[in-house]
Amino acid sequence: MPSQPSVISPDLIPAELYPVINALCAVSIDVAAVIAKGPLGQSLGSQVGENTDGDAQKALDVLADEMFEGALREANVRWYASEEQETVLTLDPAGKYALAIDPLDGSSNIDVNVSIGTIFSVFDAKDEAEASFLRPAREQLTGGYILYGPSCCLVVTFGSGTQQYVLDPDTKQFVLVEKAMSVPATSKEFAINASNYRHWSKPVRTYIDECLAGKEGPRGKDFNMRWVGSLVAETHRILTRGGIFLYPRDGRPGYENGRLRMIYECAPIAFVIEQAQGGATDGETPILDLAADTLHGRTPLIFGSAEKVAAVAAHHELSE
Ligand code: AFP
Repeated sequence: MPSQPSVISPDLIPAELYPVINALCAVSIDVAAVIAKGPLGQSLGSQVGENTDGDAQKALDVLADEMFEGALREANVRWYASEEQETVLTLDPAGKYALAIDPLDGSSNIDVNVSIGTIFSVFDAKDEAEASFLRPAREQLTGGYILYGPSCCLVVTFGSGTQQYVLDPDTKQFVLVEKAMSVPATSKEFAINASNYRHWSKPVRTYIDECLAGKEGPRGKDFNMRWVGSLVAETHRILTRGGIFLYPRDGRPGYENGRLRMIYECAPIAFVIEQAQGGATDGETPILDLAADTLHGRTPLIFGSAEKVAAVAAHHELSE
């Protein structure tokens, strides 16, 4: 049995993965409590350093990483790959699993009280640390995210659909609310950081131009744009009411493969989206068919309602 107190029903969780999921949920309750204190507690949004690629590291990034790493040492996890750690850490040398994690996604939103999250992915552990992660994303055993929003929720897949659990603040238990999430096929929303328009490739500009043309344009309807700056919040909105999210490669130095990281952001998000009948690609190729070539490697990410994602791929094919 897990060393953490049980905070989630085991019903839909494979028994051998229960200690991992339970540990992630138990820590997330503490992370949610730290976030809820905001400025009443320690300064969470202050920069305390830089991560491997020089991205600003906030106090909560480091704190969340320490909290998850500590709890996962008792959860049958051998290898721990984190956005906040340059290399893979060994947690339990006899562990069965390799866990990749973005402990705190959306750091730029910490100080402005906007939803942020934790993203995780689990593979079976190979004998070699990095090889356990640098492999086709379709080999994931589980993937998902915890959203610290108006409510705290877990969205997770084990390859048989995507489930949603909500944390009951009174009981401190994650309660199942959806057994099989499904990305709505139609929506009028798209999510992209439009300030980068001049840096996008032609296929992406064409797709967005058609959305901006509205009723008078080729799509024959008006669209709405959203951009939260937290991948987890965008994912949850799209899982709930459809739409499309694009973080493409662009012409800026360092953005040749976009901004988002393959193993602990794009792969788990693609897993929950595909298991909810949505689509997730790098613009053309399904993310789950790709493998990261380095631990912190990036990939373009386009995901959401399947037919919208297919339309973006069609624009890429036309431009070839
Ligand atoms: P931070 O964790 O550094 O805030 O980055 C968040 C993120 O990785 C992802 O959650 C957002 O969708 C994306 O970056 C926002 O990127 P831009 O700031 O370039 O719009």
